[in-house]
Amino acid sequence: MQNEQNERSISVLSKEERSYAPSAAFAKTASVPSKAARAKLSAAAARSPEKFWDAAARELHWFKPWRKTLQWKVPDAKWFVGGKTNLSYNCLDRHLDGPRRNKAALIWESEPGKVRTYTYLQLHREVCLFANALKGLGVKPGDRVAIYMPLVPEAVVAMLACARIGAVHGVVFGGFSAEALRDRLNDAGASVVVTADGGWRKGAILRLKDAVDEAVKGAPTVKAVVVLKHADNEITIDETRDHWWHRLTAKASPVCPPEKLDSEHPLFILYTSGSTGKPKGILHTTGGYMTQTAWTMKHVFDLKETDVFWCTADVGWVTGHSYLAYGPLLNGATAVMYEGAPLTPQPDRFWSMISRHSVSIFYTAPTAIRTFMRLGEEHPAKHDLSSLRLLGTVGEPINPEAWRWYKKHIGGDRCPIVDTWWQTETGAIMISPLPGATAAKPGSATLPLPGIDADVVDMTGKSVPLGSGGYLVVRRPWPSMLRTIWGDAERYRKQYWSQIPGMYFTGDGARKDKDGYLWILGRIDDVLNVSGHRLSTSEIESALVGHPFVAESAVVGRPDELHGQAVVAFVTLKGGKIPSPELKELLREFVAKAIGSIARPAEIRFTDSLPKTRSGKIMRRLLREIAAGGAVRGDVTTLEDFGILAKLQQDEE
Ligand code: 7RM
Repeated sequence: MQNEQNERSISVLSKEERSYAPSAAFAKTASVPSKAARAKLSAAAARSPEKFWDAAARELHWFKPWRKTLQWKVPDAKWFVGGKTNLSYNCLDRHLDGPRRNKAALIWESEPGKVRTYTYLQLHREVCLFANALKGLGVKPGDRVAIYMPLVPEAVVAMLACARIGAVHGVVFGGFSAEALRDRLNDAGASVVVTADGGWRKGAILRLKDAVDEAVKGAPTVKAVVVLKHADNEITIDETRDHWWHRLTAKASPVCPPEKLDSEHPLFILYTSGSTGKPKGILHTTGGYMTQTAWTMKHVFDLKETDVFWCTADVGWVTGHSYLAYGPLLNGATAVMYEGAPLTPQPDRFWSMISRHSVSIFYTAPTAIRTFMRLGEEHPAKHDLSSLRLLGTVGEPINPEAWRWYKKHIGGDRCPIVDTWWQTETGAIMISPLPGATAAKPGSATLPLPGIDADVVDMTGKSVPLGSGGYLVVRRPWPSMLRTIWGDAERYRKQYWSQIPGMYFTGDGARKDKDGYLWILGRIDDVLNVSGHRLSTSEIESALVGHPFVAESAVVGRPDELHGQAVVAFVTLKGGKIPSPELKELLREFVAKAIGSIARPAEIRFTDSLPKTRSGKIMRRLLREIAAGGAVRGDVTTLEDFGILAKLQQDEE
């Protein structure tokens, strides 16, 4: 607790010393095979980032080369200036002249257990047909097309079709409400919505088309709705506006030359919720996004020609964009996609799928891992997971206990784990181990990738010394960075480029350990200030879930006259564990012992579940409001289960 003299830095209280070096066997075949090889790459990229990314971009196909690698004036970046390319061409056509022509591009499984496989050639054909169908509806380059679909191959087909003709896709997660969809349609000014008659989730059918009908009533820019027949669900069709996917494509030509698009041509808008207020439409463009997703896919996942890659994210999230759709296809890989809930029909669904499809690389979120941990290792133990060779995590800090469980019970103590830090805004992975080169430390995303100038700084932008905490920033532009917030350049500048002068501020707090490893502490607004000590909520959460009775926890601050803020912990217990005042006391002491008495929760509240977004991020803002005893205000459209809110508020009485 020596941070009084430096109150701006985040107090670093707990530590995890163990590190796990790559095995010699893994390193031997890895694309970056040693610590020294990574250091060399990083040093060269630091000397000339433009040269580094230039070489990465050259691995892809360009109709016309660029004149200038980077044009940069804060906060506006242009990459591969003057270059012409097409993302759909790079994902599909490029693979058709060689041995990948008849290789599986997508292996899809539905919740009821149907399996469909698309080869590169088949996928190319579907994309061309649908691209022509969109053209037939009058879609032109630059027009916005909303995609509101279940996780089916046609969702990827629709994205690639947009990219092929230069339309800007805006995927809206199929679990969002009609109201959330309407707001996004209006903000983007979408002219077409692509949807389905339904999707599978926990044995029930998601009524997507009803939501579209409702949303479009309040979205006057929408001229046409395309409906995929998928769930054989009764829906209403408005003949003047709605078109069946299969009818449009039956009439369409399978020949559709890719548009030669400018490197900076807009590729997609993806909405992400701000802490309050209206969702932000994050805009990504073509050439830079393509280059960085391709490079990171290849090297972070050490991709081999024979790998079967499964990213469990929905295409409604950026992870689904970059590592379910674009990253794997750019590299000619085989990707698995699963439409359905992870525990349906049984808690071993994922492990059964890994075994049946011989998945070799598995990429998921810590929240899912904690759920599986809670359900018990007997579920993965039922299946042969020996096809796996690499594991990944993304979305939030992973607590060391979950990391070790993942390593042992899923990875058979054989697979390296890459903990990948990035954001919707960054478009692609920024901070991560390279699995043949970087020793992992459970809970740390390790080091910035080559060509990425990320660091931890204080308020003035000065790099903090090793062993200290501060704000996670990126100093120089990177190829897949967002270009703006759709329709709000000023909010873009303010939000990302003005909080710390001249740098991109990620909104995350982080610390740098003695080896320069980065430990993400979570969103900066999730940092507490107790008696002048900045405490990371995730660090306290990690301590709590280290207790054998605790399944999950979310820590927030409540205003406190004496200490500025007081620590309030919401805790869910493992099956069979009974809440009691004694257990509360025990857990308070447990945290005090693990981190220090300054972090001892003033209050522990047991609950059956935590309010989460559909991508599994805990909505701490809501818990903060509940902890403070106030009403819940602001945007709740991304909340998965509204019942939880009412329950949490009642529990107080
Ligand atoms: C890819 C994604 C971004 C926020 C980010 C962090 C948190 C993501 C990690 C992580 C610790 C990680 N995009 N985050 N990855 N925190 N370790 N490996 O999740 O836009 O939805 O969220 O997620 O706070 O700023 S996102």
